[in-house]
Amino acid sequence: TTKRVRVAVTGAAGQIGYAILFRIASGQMFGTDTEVELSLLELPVALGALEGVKMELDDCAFPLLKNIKCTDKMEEAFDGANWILAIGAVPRKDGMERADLLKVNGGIFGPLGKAMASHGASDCKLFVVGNPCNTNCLIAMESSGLPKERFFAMTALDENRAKTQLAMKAGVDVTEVTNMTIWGNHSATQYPDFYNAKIGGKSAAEVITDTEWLSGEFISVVQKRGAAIIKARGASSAASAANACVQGVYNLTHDTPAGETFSMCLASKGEYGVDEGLIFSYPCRVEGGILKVVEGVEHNAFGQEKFQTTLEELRSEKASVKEMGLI
Ligand code: NAX
Repeated sequence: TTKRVRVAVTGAAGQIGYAILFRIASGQMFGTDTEVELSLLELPVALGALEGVKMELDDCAFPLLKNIKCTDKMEEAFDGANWILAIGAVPRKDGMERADLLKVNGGIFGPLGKAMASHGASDCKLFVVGNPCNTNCLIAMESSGLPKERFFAMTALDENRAKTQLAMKAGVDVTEVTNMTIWGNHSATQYPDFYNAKIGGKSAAEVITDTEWLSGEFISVVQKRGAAIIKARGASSAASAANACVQGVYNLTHDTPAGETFSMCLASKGEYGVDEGLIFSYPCRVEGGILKVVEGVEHNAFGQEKFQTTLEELRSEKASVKEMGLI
């Protein structure tokens, strides 16, 4: 029997929305054995543009695409949704404090969590792309009252960026790089763990002997890649972000190849000493349909320091939104 999934996408007429919808509809997110219904949410001002996107989706005649709904009402968009991809968010503008950013997005993600609980399918899961994605996800999770296992935020783009940088430096194909974990927050404090990443099965730090490059330029290039793309392209990463989201949901819904891991932000159960319920990026695997955080990864002094920094940042983001009454 053919499977069917209903996917709600917020901010669907935006840059990432435009890059992702065609890939979802083509079967790349859920597999070619799964039919897709799209439920697209936009602000009223962007409904016209959204209608144009729908026309283009229609014009692809995708065999797996069974329905497209466009709306500016969250409850309508989430009705019966199995997945919600939360891409729409308010970006940080010049001169905006991080606290303001958290507050304005809290205004979106609190109601989002509630609408997910009241209108989503009984197995509805949330995947947050819109920044600050970890804390937006936390706010939605806390507001929804739903089981914490259904909430995710994206570090797959950071992971892919890190993989390519390591492959280029080592002069190998990108497929040689595995176990590239991003720990912590999707922000400038993230820790791309090159010690535990592997190149051709060996520690990346053994293959690339330029430790100064690894602990300096490598980390900084990965952390600042988003800004570099804005500078070069005049717009923020969109196709690569959409690609990471496709891959992230695919990773969550398919078993992981033997020995490999993927990076995903999810509600901590206390692994590696992270506070329970904090949305933290970990190395993950899916086995027999069950998602687990890979335990037992060791950090040296350098790694521990990076880990602690990103953990502290997430703790302080949580404290801020708590203080604002958002959770
Ligand atoms: P765009 O500004 O092109 O699109 C966002 C769309 O969301 C707009 O069409 C807007 O009308 C809509 N929108 C805003 N508020 C909404 C709401 N409350 N309900 C429904 N729709 C709403 O941004 P885009 O380049 O697509 O980026 C979207 C988000 O992804 C941003 O928050 C951005 O920071 C974040 N990113 C996250 C990444 C990650 O790795 N986690 C990387 C890429 C990207 O920067």
